[in-house]
Amino acid sequence: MSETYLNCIGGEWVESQSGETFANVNPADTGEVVGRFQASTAADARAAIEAAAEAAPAWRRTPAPKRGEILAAAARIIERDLDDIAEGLTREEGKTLPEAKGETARAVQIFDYFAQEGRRLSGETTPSEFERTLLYTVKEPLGVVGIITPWNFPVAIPAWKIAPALVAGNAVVFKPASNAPLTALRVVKALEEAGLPAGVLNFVTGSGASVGAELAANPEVRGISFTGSDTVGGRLYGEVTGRGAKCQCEMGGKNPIVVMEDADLDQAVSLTINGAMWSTGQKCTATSRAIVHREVLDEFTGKLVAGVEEIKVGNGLEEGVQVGPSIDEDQLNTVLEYIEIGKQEGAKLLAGGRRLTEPPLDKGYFVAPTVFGDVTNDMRIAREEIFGPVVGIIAAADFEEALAIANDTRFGLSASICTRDVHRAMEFADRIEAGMVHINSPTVGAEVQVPFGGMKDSSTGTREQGRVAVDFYTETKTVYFEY
Ligand code: UN1
Repeated sequence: MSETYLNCIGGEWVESQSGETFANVNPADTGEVVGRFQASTAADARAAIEAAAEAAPAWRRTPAPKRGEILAAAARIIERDLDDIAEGLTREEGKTLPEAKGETARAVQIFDYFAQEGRRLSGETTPSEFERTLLYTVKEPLGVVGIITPWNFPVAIPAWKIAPALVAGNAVVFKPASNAPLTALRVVKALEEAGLPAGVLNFVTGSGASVGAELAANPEVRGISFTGSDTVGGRLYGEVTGRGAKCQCEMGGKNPIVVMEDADLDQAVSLTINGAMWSTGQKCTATSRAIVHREVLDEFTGKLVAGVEEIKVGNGLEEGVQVGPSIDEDQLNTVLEYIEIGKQEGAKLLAGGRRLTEPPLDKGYFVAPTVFGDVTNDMRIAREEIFGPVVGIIAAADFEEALAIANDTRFGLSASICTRDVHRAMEFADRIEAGMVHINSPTVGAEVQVPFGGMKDSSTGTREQGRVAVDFYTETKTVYFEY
């Protein structure tokens, strides 16, 4: 029997009013139920919002450096429990254990970074037009905020939303993805153990249709930060901003890597594999289009296919495995459908392209890492986010054409170029429509001290991470003080 986990509302660990739970299943071994979680209702979400509203005033009055100290204490707890958290992460999400450990270590960095933000939450002091007047600004918390996170980074993304929200003095209602709630719960437990006062962080598992919808609609919730699909994000943004609250959405990508004729091709191949395949391609920053100069197209393609064919797919808990399963059956079917679409559109299947069912892989949602050649940028596999280990190679005649193809997408999250020509690298950095640009670096990755987010349909609202992250969770007050 697997364990049943509870919601946390106002500091109490409680069952949902629905009396129902849902199963969190291991995608590498679907016979294993990692845990059962509360199938919460809108009423549970309302109770959490009320608890947050009650806790908010005292938390807001707590000096920001003190709030930061609690985050730092949580960082130490996550660090202490890192191996255990990472193992649970792999069991529920499927990414490999080294990836899960890396992500958990990143969460530690995030809590440490935002802990220090408690000492830097500064406004500005400016000269006034009037004599004997002190003119300054302060940052104030919004009040109650809702945080809705995806399953693909179940510890890092909760950390990078919750940490700035808390250090800025907000009370939080946190709804994690139903596919990876255990790791999310560990973040909540760490903050509880670190001494976060009751009600400042509330944890409610359940569907977007019940919990998410209440967060979106409830006037007490002054801001929502969401990472997930662009269909859900688009709707949420409309609803939340429509009632005058703030909404920050991080959504999809169709991230290109441009490989120029002067690139170090071995490096380009390894960056492409890293960006496209690790974490099973389940990153919004994943590389899904390799735009390659014709002069090196054959050589790059040969090396990429050879590299991809060597990837070891399997249960992420096993040593040596490099790519785990898709998160669930729906996602697996989506990936398989896109592979069919690619073939029908006339792209050439060069590697992978099928579900892996050799035992014990038949127990999970495994797809062979897939490479398509002869892709054109008008194909659906080049335009729509697949969220699986699939990359398409698109030929380009020169830099200008490569750049035009790279920008010909409604998304604008991340982009990479492989070249040894500094002028071209700078030209790319200037003209690419993406929130994050990588030069000889993979499209994936996010260091905590710099802003993270995209242009075009990839993101809305102010950026996450870096010092700018607190902007979303605060309002600015301007004070005119005549003395
Ligand atoms: C990364 O590339 O390491 O949901 C981070 C996502 C992104 C995070 C990517 N928000 O995939």
